Amino acid sequence: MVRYIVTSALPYVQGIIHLGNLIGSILPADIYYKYLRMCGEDAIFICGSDEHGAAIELKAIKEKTTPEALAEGNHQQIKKLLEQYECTFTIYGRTHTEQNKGVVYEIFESLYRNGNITKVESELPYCNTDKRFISDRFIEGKCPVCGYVQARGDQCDSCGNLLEPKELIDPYCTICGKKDITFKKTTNLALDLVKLQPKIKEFIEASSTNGWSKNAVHHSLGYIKRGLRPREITRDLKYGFPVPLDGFKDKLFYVWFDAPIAYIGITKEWDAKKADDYWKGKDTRLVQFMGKDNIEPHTLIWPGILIGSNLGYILPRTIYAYEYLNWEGEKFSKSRGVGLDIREAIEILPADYWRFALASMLPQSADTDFTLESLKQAIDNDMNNVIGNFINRTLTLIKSNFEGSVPKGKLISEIGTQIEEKTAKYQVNFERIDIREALRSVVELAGVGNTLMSSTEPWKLAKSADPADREKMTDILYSCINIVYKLGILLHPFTPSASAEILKTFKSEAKMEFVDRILESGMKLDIEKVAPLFHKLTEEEINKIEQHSGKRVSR
Ligand code: B3M
Ligand code: ZN
Repeated sequence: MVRYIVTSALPYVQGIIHLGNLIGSILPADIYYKYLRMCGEDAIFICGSDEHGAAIELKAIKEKTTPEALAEGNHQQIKKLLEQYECTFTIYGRTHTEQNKGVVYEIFESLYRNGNITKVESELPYCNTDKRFISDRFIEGKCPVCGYVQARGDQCDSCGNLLEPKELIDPYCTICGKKDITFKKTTNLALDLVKLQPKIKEFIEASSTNGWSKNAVHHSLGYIKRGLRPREITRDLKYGFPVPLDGFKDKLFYVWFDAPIAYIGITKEWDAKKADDYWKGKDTRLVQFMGKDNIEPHTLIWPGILIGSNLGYILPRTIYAYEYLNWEGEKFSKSRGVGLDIREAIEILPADYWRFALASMLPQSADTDFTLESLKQAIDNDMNNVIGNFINRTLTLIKSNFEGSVPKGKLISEIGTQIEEKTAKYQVNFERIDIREALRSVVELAGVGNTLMSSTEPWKLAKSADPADREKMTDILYSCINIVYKLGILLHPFTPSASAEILKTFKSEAKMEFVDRILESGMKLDIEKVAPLFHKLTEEEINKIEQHSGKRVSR
């Protein structure tokens, strides 16, 4: 039987994540997972904190604490916050666990036995002040590609290009801020991507037709075309899993080795037995969501790890990478004070609002700008006016004209057709993971109801003494209440609270199989008091959002 593992990239835990992280992978993964569950699929949703890496070590040094303590505090906070956003993980785990360590060692040993580990000698920056290697994020400088001044040793945050520390112009140590850096030779273990390349290529070609985002296919094939190089999997860091191989025991595994493996490790943290059932099941579909800066590790390194270890773990079926959601043209960045973090955001607006707005702005094919205008379009117009007001009007009219029961009318046939079209479109969009368009179909369905209302004005017909008008009004409201019911179901992945609120009226649950149901005439509805489902953004909310966005730190 087909089952699904849905994953979202594991956010680094050195700070509270920002809305960019949420939109870039967690939210679409959660929406997709909710859709699968609503269809009755056997699915699990795996995510968690990425606790290793230079960035968290650096932050701990700066905050005069340990990476463990920092990770623990932030992990608990992020986990709670994501619950407030109504993300329903099967488990929100973490990478620094015994379970993950077990899988990391199992996989490493197998890779080693199978001859897929090689050694590479590299020259790494060494800080003479701090007396340690300062690869990756401990070194910053000017990006040789775009000239951005705070590019890191592994990647430039501004243009997204992957970098080597040596390429940085005018580098400095981010621990002490000094430029007293020498490059010293060190030997690291690496995944032999040269050897694994043919199989990785085969994998990408075969798998990428299963709904991969275009950028994921494009970038991966580009890397392959240029030819893969061995990829280092060990590092001179202090926090992480020690390498269990003589000669390398003073080193740790590189974060990009143990983090993807943690998708399995976290599943084991949830349930060791079930983890094997899912991860080794022939019919399991692994669907992975991430931001575009995570493409290479997921489409090349991670499959390389899985193929090379040959332990029977399944390969990804779908890899979906989002472009960036920018804040007024700049990448969201907590450290640089651009945009809101998820704690700030949820204090201003409830989860449904952010989920709806962010889903309607999902950067699926190009970087997208988060602007106040787009927020207003989503919340004031689509969510409040088109969806909320339609539902509110329908329920109000039914309460006053039919004593809160489903009118004894019939579905206007052209409305029936439109409902079917929009629902089918919704499903097709979800199948191809076009989440933004799936939400569009819901807005369009509400639009069908709105047009019906405004073109027929049932509140006027209700006042007419002519029985033909009365009958017309009954059919209109019968059609409208059917739309409301369907909206309640279809909204579930996007706005779970509003969906539950609507479905309470029908004493129903969000199940896709109910979407074809036509409501029984005369059925008593639960509409004691009709309250607006949503509200437009208030001045105060807008001001708060603007305040946060202005909180730039100087570079
Ligand atoms: N923590 C990078 C990021 O948060 C990294 C993802 C790991 S996914 C296995 O963008
Ligand atoms: Zn230094």
